Amino acid sequence: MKIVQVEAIPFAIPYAKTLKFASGEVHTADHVLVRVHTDEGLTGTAEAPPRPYTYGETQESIIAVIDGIFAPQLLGLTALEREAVHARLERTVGNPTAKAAIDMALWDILGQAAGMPVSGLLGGYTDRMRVSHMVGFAPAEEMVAEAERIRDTYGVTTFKVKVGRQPYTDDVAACRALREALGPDIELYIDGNRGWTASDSARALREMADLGLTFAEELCPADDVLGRRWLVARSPVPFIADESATRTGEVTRELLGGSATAISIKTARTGFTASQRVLHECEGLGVEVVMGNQIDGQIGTLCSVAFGAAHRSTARQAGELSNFLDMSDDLLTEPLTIENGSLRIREGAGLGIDIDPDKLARYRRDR
Ligand code: MUC
Ligand code: MG
Repeated sequence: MKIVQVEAIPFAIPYAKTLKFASGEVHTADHVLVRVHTDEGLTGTAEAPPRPYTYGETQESIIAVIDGIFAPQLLGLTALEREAVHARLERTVGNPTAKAAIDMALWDILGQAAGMPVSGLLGGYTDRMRVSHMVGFAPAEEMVAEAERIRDTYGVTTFKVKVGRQPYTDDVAACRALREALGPDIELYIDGNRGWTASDSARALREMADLGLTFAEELCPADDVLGRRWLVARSPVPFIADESATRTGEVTRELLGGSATAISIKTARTGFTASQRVLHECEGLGVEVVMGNQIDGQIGTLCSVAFGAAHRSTARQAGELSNFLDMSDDLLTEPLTIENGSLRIREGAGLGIDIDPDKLARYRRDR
Protein backbone atom coordinates (compact mmCIF):
# COMPACT_ATOMS: atom_id res chain seq x y z
CA MET A 1 0.00 0.00 0.00
CA LYS A 2 2.82 2.37 -0.86
CA ILE A 3 1.80 5.90 -1.82
CA VAL A 4 2.98 6.47 -5.38
CA GLN A 5 1.09 9.66 -6.35
CA VAL A 6 -0.89 12.45 -4.68
CA GLU A 7 -3.08 14.43 -7.10
CA ALA A 8 -4.60 17.85 -6.36
CA ILE A 9 -7.18 18.72 -9.03
CA PRO A 10 -8.91 22.13 -8.98
CA PHE A 11 -12.56 22.19 -9.96
CA ALA A 12 -15.29 24.82 -9.91
CA ILE A 13 -19.04 24.19 -9.72
CA PRO A 14 -21.37 27.22 -9.49
CA TYR A 15 -23.82 27.50 -6.64
CA ALA A 16 -27.46 27.77 -7.69
CA LYS A 17 -27.99 29.90 -4.59
CA THR A 18 -25.26 32.02 -2.96
CA LEU A 19 -24.64 31.27 0.73
CA LYS A 20 -23.94 34.45 2.76
CA PHE A 21 -22.74 34.66 6.34
CA ALA A 22 -20.94 37.18 8.58
CA SER A 23 -17.38 36.28 7.52
CA GLY A 24 -17.95 35.76 3.78
CA GLU A 25 -20.08 34.37 0.97
CA VAL A 26 -19.85 31.45 -1.45
CA HIS A 27 -20.92 31.63 -5.12
CA THR A 28 -18.82 28.80 -6.54
CA ALA A 29 -17.54 25.55 -5.06
CA ASP A 30 -13.93 26.12 -6.11
CA HIS A 31 -12.66 23.03 -4.31
CA VAL A 32 -9.69 20.72 -4.79
CA LEU A 33 -10.21 17.02 -5.49
CA VAL A 34 -7.46 15.08 -3.72
CA ARG A 35 -6.58 11.59 -4.93
CA VAL A 36 -3.93 9.41 -3.32
CA HIS A 37 -2.76 6.45 -5.43
CA THR A 38 -0.99 3.31 -4.18
CA ASP A 39 1.33 0.85 -5.89
CA GLU A 40 -1.46 -1.78 -5.70
CA GLY A 41 -3.75 0.38 -7.83
CA LEU A 42 -6.01 1.65 -5.03
CA THR A 43 -7.11 5.30 -5.12
CA GLY A 44 -8.29 7.19 -2.04
CA THR A 45 -10.43 10.28 -2.69
CA ALA A 46 -11.49 13.35 -0.70
CA GLU A 47 -12.04 17.08 -1.32
CA ALA A 48 -10.46 20.20 0.20
CA PRO A 49 -12.71 23.33 0.27
CA PRO A 50 -10.71 26.59 0.38
CA ARG A 51 -12.09 28.95 3.03
CA PRO A 52 -9.80 32.01 2.93
CA TYR A 53 -12.01 33.91 5.43
CA THR A 54 -11.62 31.07 7.95
CA TYR A 55 -8.23 29.41 7.45
CA GLY A 56 -6.45 31.58 4.85
CA GLU A 57 -6.33 28.75 2.29
CA THR A 58 -7.19 29.32 -1.38
CA GLN A 59 -7.60 26.84 -4.23
CA GLU A 60 -4.14 27.85 -5.46
CA SER A 61 -2.52 27.54 -2.01
CA ILE A 62 -4.02 24.07 -1.45
CA ILE A 63 -2.64 22.86 -4.78
CA ALA A 64 0.74 24.50 -4.16
CA VAL A 65 1.19 22.96 -0.71
CA ILE A 66 0.10 19.50 -1.85
CA ASP A 67 2.14 19.48 -5.07
CA GLY A 68 5.16 21.31 -3.68
CA ILE A 69 5.46 20.02 -0.10
CA PHE A 70 3.07 17.23 0.94
CA ALA A 71 3.22 14.92 -2.09
CA PRO A 72 7.05 14.68 -2.13
CA GLN A 73 7.02 14.06 1.67
CA LEU A 74 4.53 11.21 1.41
CA LEU A 75 5.79 9.22 -1.57
CA GLY A 76 7.08 5.86 -0.39
CA LEU A 77 5.15 5.81 2.92
CA THR A 78 2.25 3.37 3.12
CA ALA A 79 -1.40 4.11 3.87
CA LEU A 80 -0.97 2.20 7.16
CA GLU A 81 1.66 4.65 8.40
CA ARG A 82 -0.80 7.44 9.21
CA GLU A 83 1.14 8.64 12.24
CA ALA A 84 4.25 8.98 10.10
CA VAL A 85 2.21 10.76 7.43
CA HIS A 86 0.86 13.22 10.01
CA ALA A 87 4.31 13.80 11.50
CA ARG A 88 5.46 14.88 8.05
CA LEU A 89 2.38 16.99 7.31
CA GLU A 90 2.75 18.73 10.69
CA ARG A 91 6.18 20.04 9.68
CA THR A 92 4.14 22.63 7.78
CA VAL A 93 1.90 24.83 9.93
CA GLY A 94 -1.67 25.67 8.88
CA ASN A 95 -3.21 24.32 5.64
CA PRO A 96 -5.90 22.36 7.52
CA THR A 97 -8.16 21.37 4.63
CA ALA A 98 -5.22 20.22 2.47
CA LYS A 99 -4.01 17.98 5.33
CA ALA A 100 -7.51 16.75 6.14
CA ALA A 101 -8.22 15.69 2.55
CA ILE A 102 -5.01 13.64 2.46
CA ASP A 103 -5.92 11.99 5.77
CA MET A 104 -9.41 11.05 4.57
CA ALA A 105 -8.10 9.74 1.25
CA LEU A 106 -5.77 7.45 3.23
CA TRP A 107 -8.71 6.14 5.27
CA ASP A 108 -10.54 5.55 1.98
CA ILE A 109 -7.60 3.41 0.84
CA LEU A 110 -7.60 1.46 4.14
CA GLY A 111 -11.33 0.78 3.80
CA GLN A 112 -10.95 -0.38 0.21
CA ALA A 113 -8.00 -2.61 1.11
CA ALA A 114 -9.94 -4.17 4.00
CA GLY A 115 -13.16 -4.41 1.96
CA MET A 116 -14.98 -2.48 4.71
CA PRO A 117 -16.78 0.88 4.96
CA VAL A 118 -14.70 3.63 6.59
CA SER A 119 -17.61 4.51 8.89
CA GLY A 120 -17.42 0.99 10.32
CA LEU A 121 -13.66 1.19 10.76
CA LEU A 122 -14.06 4.50 12.60
CA GLY A 123 -16.69 3.26 15.03
CA GLY A 124 -19.78 1.90 13.26
CA TYR A 125 -22.29 3.37 15.70
CA THR A 126 -25.14 3.81 13.19
CA ASP A 127 -25.75 4.03 9.43
CA ARG A 128 -27.21 7.57 9.20
CA MET A 129 -27.41 11.02 10.73
CA ARG A 130 -30.24 13.44 11.17
CA VAL A 131 -29.57 16.48 9.01
CA SER A 132 -29.30 20.10 10.14
CA HIS A 133 -29.66 22.70 7.37
CA MET A 134 -27.72 25.98 7.50
CA VAL A 135 -29.82 29.01 6.51
CA GLY A 136 -27.70 31.91 5.17
CA PHE A 137 -28.35 35.65 5.20
CA ALA A 138 -31.38 36.91 3.30
CA PRO A 139 -34.45 38.98 4.14
CA ALA A 140 -36.37 37.21 6.93
CA GLU A 141 -39.21 36.10 4.65
CA GLU A 142 -36.75 34.42 2.25
CA MET A 143 -35.02 32.63 5.15
CA VAL A 144 -38.40 31.34 6.30
CA ALA A 145 -39.31 30.22 2.76
CA GLU A 146 -36.00 28.34 2.44
CA ALA A 147 -36.42 26.55 5.78
CA GLU A 148 -39.99 25.59 4.89
CA ARG A 149 -38.88 24.25 1.50
CA ILE A 150 -36.07 22.17 3.07
CA ARG A 151 -38.46 20.86 5.75
CA ASP A 152 -41.20 20.01 3.25
CA THR A 153 -38.90 18.49 0.61
CA TYR A 154 -36.39 16.60 2.75
CA GLY A 155 -38.06 16.24 6.15
CA VAL A 156 -35.33 18.28 7.88
CA THR A 157 -36.36 19.57 11.31
CA THR A 158 -33.13 21.20 12.56
CA PHE A 159 -31.85 24.55 11.26
CA LYS A 160 -28.70 26.52 11.96
CA VAL A 161 -29.43 30.19 11.35
CA LYS A 162 -26.61 32.49 10.27
CA VAL A 163 -26.51 35.66 12.38
CA GLY A 164 -23.88 38.37 12.97
CA ARG A 165 -25.37 41.17 10.80
CA GLN A 166 -25.70 44.81 11.76
CA PRO A 167 -27.99 45.84 13.31
CA TYR A 168 -28.25 42.65 15.36
CA THR A 169 -32.00 43.26 15.63
CA ASP A 170 -32.39 42.16 11.95
CA ASP A 171 -31.12 38.71 12.93
CA VAL A 172 -33.29 38.61 16.03
CA ALA A 173 -36.30 39.38 13.82
CA ALA A 174 -35.30 36.63 11.32
CA CYS A 175 -34.94 34.04 14.12
CA ARG A 176 -38.31 35.07 15.53
CA ALA A 177 -39.93 34.77 12.09
CA LEU A 178 -38.41 31.29 11.69
CA ARG A 179 -39.69 30.13 15.07
CA GLU A 180 -43.17 31.53 14.42
CA ALA A 181 -43.39 29.96 10.95
CA LEU A 182 -41.85 26.58 11.80
CA GLY A 183 -43.47 26.05 15.20
CA PRO A 184 -42.15 24.81 18.55
CA ASP A 185 -40.97 21.34 17.49
CA ILE A 186 -38.27 22.52 15.06
CA GLU A 187 -34.75 22.79 16.48
CA LEU A 188 -33.04 26.16 15.91
CA TYR A 189 -29.52 27.33 16.76
CA ILE A 190 -27.45 30.30 15.63
CA ASP A 191 -23.96 30.92 14.23
CA GLY A 192 -22.48 34.46 14.16
CA ASN A 193 -19.13 33.76 12.46
CA ARG A 194 -17.64 36.44 14.78
CA GLY A 195 -19.88 39.17 13.36
CA TRP A 196 -21.12 40.68 16.62
CA THR A 197 -19.44 42.23 19.64
CA ALA A 198 -19.88 40.57 23.03
CA SER A 199 -22.44 43.24 23.97
CA ASP A 200 -24.46 42.82 20.72
CA SER A 201 -24.39 39.07 21.32
CA ALA A 202 -25.60 39.40 24.90
CA ARG A 203 -28.46 41.69 23.88
CA ALA A 204 -29.41 39.38 21.02
CA LEU A 205 -29.42 36.31 23.27
CA ARG A 206 -31.54 38.15 25.82
CA GLU A 207 -34.04 39.22 23.16
CA MET A 208 -34.22 35.65 21.81
CA ALA A 209 -34.59 34.04 25.26
CA ASP A 210 -38.11 32.86 24.44
CA LEU A 211 -37.17 31.24 21.09
CA GLY A 212 -35.87 27.96 22.54
CA LEU A 213 -32.47 28.04 20.80
CA THR A 214 -30.34 24.91 21.32
CA PHE A 215 -26.84 26.37 20.79
CA ALA A 216 -25.03 29.62 19.97
CA GLU A 217 -21.86 29.43 17.82
CA GLU A 218 -18.98 31.93 17.44
CA LEU A 219 -21.19 34.98 18.03
CA CYS A 220 -18.17 37.23 18.72
CA PRO A 221 -14.43 36.69 18.07
CA ALA A 222 -12.48 34.43 20.44
CA ASP A 223 -9.64 36.96 20.06
CA ASP A 224 -11.79 39.42 22.05
CA VAL A 225 -10.67 37.22 24.90
CA LEU A 226 -12.26 38.77 27.98
CA GLY A 227 -15.43 39.89 26.20
CA ARG A 228 -15.93 36.38 24.83
CA ARG A 229 -15.41 34.76 28.25
CA TRP A 230 -17.83 37.23 29.77
CA LEU A 231 -20.41 36.32 27.11
CA VAL A 232 -19.95 32.55 27.35
CA ALA A 233 -20.32 32.71 31.15
CA ARG A 234 -23.74 34.33 30.63
CA SER A 235 -24.93 32.33 27.61
CA PRO A 236 -28.20 30.51 28.36
CA VAL A 237 -27.22 27.68 25.94
CA PRO A 238 -23.98 25.80 25.16
CA PHE A 239 -21.65 28.10 23.21
CA ILE A 240 -20.02 26.31 20.27
CA ALA A 241 -16.44 27.05 19.19
CA ASP A 242 -16.07 26.46 15.46
CA GLU A 243 -13.33 28.45 13.69
CA SER A 244 -11.67 29.25 17.05
CA ALA A 245 -11.12 25.54 17.85
CA THR A 246 -9.75 23.86 14.75
CA ARG A 247 -7.34 21.41 16.41
CA THR A 248 -6.88 19.75 19.79
CA GLY A 249 -4.68 22.48 21.31
CA GLU A 250 -7.17 25.19 20.38
CA VAL A 251 -10.05 23.06 21.68
CA THR A 252 -8.26 22.77 25.03
CA ARG A 253 -7.53 26.51 25.16
CA GLU A 254 -11.06 27.60 24.27
CA LEU A 255 -12.75 25.17 26.65
CA LEU A 256 -10.44 25.60 29.63
CA GLY A 257 -10.29 29.37 29.09
CA GLY A 258 -14.08 29.59 29.29
CA SER A 259 -14.49 30.83 25.69
CA ALA A 260 -16.65 27.87 24.62
CA THR A 261 -18.75 25.10 26.13
CA ALA A 262 -19.32 22.95 23.01
CA ILE A 263 -17.28 22.14 19.89
CA SER A 264 -17.99 21.93 16.16
CA ILE A 265 -16.16 19.05 14.49
CA LYS A 266 -15.49 19.45 10.76
CA THR A 267 -13.87 16.58 8.90
CA ALA A 268 -13.00 19.08 6.15
CA ARG A 269 -10.40 20.60 8.51
CA THR A 270 -9.42 17.73 10.84
CA GLY A 271 -9.95 14.72 8.57
CA PHE A 272 -10.83 11.52 10.42
CA THR A 273 -7.66 11.06 12.46
CA ALA A 274 -7.58 14.47 14.14
CA SER A 275 -11.41 14.66 14.32
CA GLN A 276 -11.29 11.52 16.48
CA ARG A 277 -8.73 13.21 18.72
CA VAL A 278 -11.00 16.26 19.10
CA LEU A 279 -14.04 14.05 19.69
CA HIS A 280 -12.33 11.95 22.36
CA GLU A 281 -11.03 15.08 24.05
CA CYS A 282 -14.59 16.48 24.18
CA GLU A 283 -15.99 13.18 25.45
CA GLY A 284 -13.36 13.10 28.17
CA LEU A 285 -14.26 16.62 29.23
CA GLY A 286 -18.03 16.08 29.00
CA VAL A 287 -18.54 18.63 26.25
CA GLU A 288 -21.20 18.37 23.52
CA VAL A 289 -20.14 18.23 19.86
CA VAL A 290 -21.90 19.05 16.58
CA MET A 291 -20.84 17.85 13.13
CA GLY A 292 -20.31 21.17 11.35
CA ASN A 293 -20.41 22.10 7.67
CA GLN A 294 -17.41 23.58 5.87
CA ILE A 295 -19.82 24.42 3.02
CA ASP A 296 -18.96 20.97 1.74
CA GLY A 297 -19.89 19.49 -1.60
CA GLN A 298 -21.21 15.94 -1.80
CA ILE A 299 -17.74 14.41 -1.37
CA GLY A 300 -17.11 16.38 1.81
CA THR A 301 -20.62 15.64 3.05
CA LEU A 302 -20.08 11.90 2.56
CA CYS A 303 -16.92 12.23 4.69
CA SER A 304 -18.81 14.15 7.41
CA VAL A 305 -21.62 11.61 7.61
CA ALA A 306 -19.16 8.67 7.62
CA PHE A 307 -17.52 10.17 10.70
CA GLY A 308 -20.66 11.52 12.37
CA ALA A 309 -22.57 8.23 12.06
CA ALA A 310 -19.57 6.29 13.33
CA HIS A 311 -19.66 7.72 16.86
CA ARG A 312 -22.40 7.93 19.49
CA SER A 313 -21.63 11.52 20.56
CA THR A 314 -21.62 12.91 17.02
CA ALA A 315 -24.74 10.98 15.97
CA ARG A 316 -26.73 12.33 18.93
CA GLN A 317 -27.12 15.80 17.41
CA ALA A 318 -28.23 16.53 13.81
CA GLY A 319 -25.20 17.05 11.55
CA GLU A 320 -24.82 19.96 9.12
CA LEU A 321 -25.00 17.87 5.96
CA SER A 322 -27.24 19.63 3.46
CA ASN A 323 -25.57 22.69 1.95
CA PHE A 324 -24.55 20.74 -1.15
CA LEU A 325 -28.25 21.17 -2.05
CA ASP A 326 -27.40 24.78 -3.01
CA MET A 327 -24.89 23.65 -5.65
CA SER A 328 -25.91 23.45 -9.32
CA ASP A 329 -24.16 20.05 -9.76
CA ASP A 330 -21.53 17.81 -8.14
CA LEU A 331 -18.97 15.14 -9.04
CA LEU A 332 -20.44 11.91 -7.64
CA THR A 333 -21.76 9.26 -10.02
CA GLU A 334 -24.58 8.53 -7.60
CA PRO A 335 -25.79 11.77 -5.93
CA LEU A 336 -26.54 11.92 -2.20
CA THR A 337 -30.18 11.94 -1.15
CA ILE A 338 -31.66 13.24 2.08
CA GLU A 339 -34.83 11.34 3.03
CA ASN A 340 -37.03 11.73 6.11
CA GLY A 341 -34.57 14.30 7.44
CA SER A 342 -31.64 11.85 7.40
CA LEU A 343 -28.58 11.11 5.30
CA ARG A 344 -27.19 7.56 5.15
CA ILE A 345 -23.58 6.50 4.92
CA ARG A 346 -22.43 4.54 1.85
CA GLU A 347 -22.25 0.83 2.65
CA GLY A 348 -19.50 -0.27 0.26
CA ALA A 349 -15.76 -0.58 0.88
CA GLY A 350 -13.91 2.66 1.71
CA LEU A 351 -15.85 5.94 1.57
CA GLY A 352 -17.90 5.02 -1.50
CA ILE A 353 -16.81 8.12 -3.41
CA ASP A 354 -17.28 7.24 -7.07
CA ILE A 355 -16.39 10.22 -9.30
CA ASP A 356 -18.25 10.71 -12.61
CA PRO A 357 -15.44 11.13 -15.19
CA ASP A 358 -17.57 13.30 -17.50
CA LYS A 359 -18.46 15.68 -14.69
CA LEU A 360 -14.86 15.88 -13.55
CA ALA A 361 -13.80 16.66 -17.13
CA ARG A 362 -16.46 19.38 -17.33
CA TYR A 363 -15.63 21.10 -14.03
CA ARG A 364 -11.88 20.65 -13.59
CA ARG A 365 -9.87 23.83 -14.08
CA ASP A 366 -6.39 22.47 -14.83
CA ARG A 367 -7.02 21.39 -18.44
C1 MUC B 1 -19.91 27.65 9.69
O1 MUC B 1 -20.32 26.84 10.53
O2 MUC B 1 -19.35 28.65 10.11
C2 MUC B 1 -18.97 29.36 7.18
C3 MUC B 1 -17.65 29.69 7.26
C4 MUC B 1 -16.95 28.52 7.55
O3 MUC B 1 -15.74 28.37 7.72
O4 MUC B 1 -17.81 27.48 7.65
C5 MUC B 1 -19.11 27.92 7.32
C6 MUC B 1 -20.14 27.39 8.23
MG1 MG C 1 -19.64 28.08 12.26
